[in-house]
Amino acid sequence: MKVSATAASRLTPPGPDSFGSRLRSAAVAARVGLWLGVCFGLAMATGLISHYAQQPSQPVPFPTHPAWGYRVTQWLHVASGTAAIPLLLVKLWVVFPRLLERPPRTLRRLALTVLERGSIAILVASAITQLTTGLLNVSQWYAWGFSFRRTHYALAFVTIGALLIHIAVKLPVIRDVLGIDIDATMHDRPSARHHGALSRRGLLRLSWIAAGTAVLTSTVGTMPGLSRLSVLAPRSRAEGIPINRTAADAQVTTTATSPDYRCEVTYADQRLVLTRDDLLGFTQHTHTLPIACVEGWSVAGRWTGPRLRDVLAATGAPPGRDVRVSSLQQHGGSRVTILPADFVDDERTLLALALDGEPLSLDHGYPARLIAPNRPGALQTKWVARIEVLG
Ligand SMILES: Nc1nc2c(c(=O)[nH]1)N[C@H]1C(S)=C(S)[C@@H](COP(=O)(O)O)O[C@H]1N2
Ligand SMILES: [Mo]
Repeated sequence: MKVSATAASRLTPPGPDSFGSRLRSAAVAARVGLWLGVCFGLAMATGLISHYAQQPSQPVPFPTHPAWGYRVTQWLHVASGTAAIPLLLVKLWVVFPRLLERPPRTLRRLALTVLERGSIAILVASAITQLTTGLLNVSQWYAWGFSFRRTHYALAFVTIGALLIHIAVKLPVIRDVLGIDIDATMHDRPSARHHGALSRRGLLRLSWIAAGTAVLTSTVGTMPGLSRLSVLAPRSRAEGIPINRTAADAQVTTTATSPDYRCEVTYADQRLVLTRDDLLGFTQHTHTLPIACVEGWSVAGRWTGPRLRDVLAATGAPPGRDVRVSSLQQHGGSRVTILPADFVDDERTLLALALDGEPLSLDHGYPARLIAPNRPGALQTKWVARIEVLG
């Protein structure tokens, strides 16, 4: 039986030699990899900050200064994560033929290859999961049954661990190729010689542009004045500030607008029951503070209301105590939060009754909402019903 040459080549599985482009080189892989490493490092560091900020009890108190600190770290987290998406795709395209290489014969090299490929498999799988779940989180699309925060946090350690192993294994190659010109062919497959329309520098430039564009599309929502342009995370808004969960979603419309609304403040056996007018009776203060959501948007507002510490002082509570803030909301996340003592005592922490000079809208937390500086948006409790001084 005669088999034509093309049919025969179709029958043999592709090997590393099927990929001849000289763009698929170690020099390109190391350069894109370097920036991927920077992105993952930044995402890890800022992710740990965000995780710590959301811990109900903190051995070292999370600082209340600067008010925009969490806003910046959260921006960096989303920006580095989205920049990593096109970079990872380029990196996978560049190194893909390497994965088709035959395993080496000698035992020592084989062990190294198993370690290397194993860590790459874990790295690629966990990195893709982190980036896609993160992106869906920015789009507020929780298309899964597991807790986003817990999974994203746990997988971050897997990703970084596999990344460190990968870097350690590849360090000699990385050192070699980063030290020489990008067009050098050291460590390249002999078959990767084909010149196409795009140069290696051109590919890198395109990668940076793609990463920059990804950052812009994912984070315009976090930039002052530009949030209206947000593509990935459009949200309904009132007073120019997005609304993550409306009063209707939270099922608080009736209780929040009822004349029976009261805010209960307790300290030991002291109990204060305040109407909204009582809250308006305290000295009102105004501070410009951002809502910085973990879902990748942040907007500053001018909030007005009594200082939380003044309201607590009315019960005789001393400073230096954590408080528990509960919402009228009966179900779902962000209903109850713990506010650490340094936030309670900060003069900028308000029980906000107004936003930009107007009474708070129902969706932003009417009759009263918590607003504190340098605090994750998810912890800025809306529709506050109860404040308990702890300890
Ligand atoms: N009671 C309650 N408070 C809440 C929420 C919530 O779902 N319920 N969402 C939180 C989240 S995730 C964010 S980002 C901010 C958003 O505030 P805004 O809707 O006024 O912009 O409110 C926080 N406060
Ligand atoms: Mo949020």
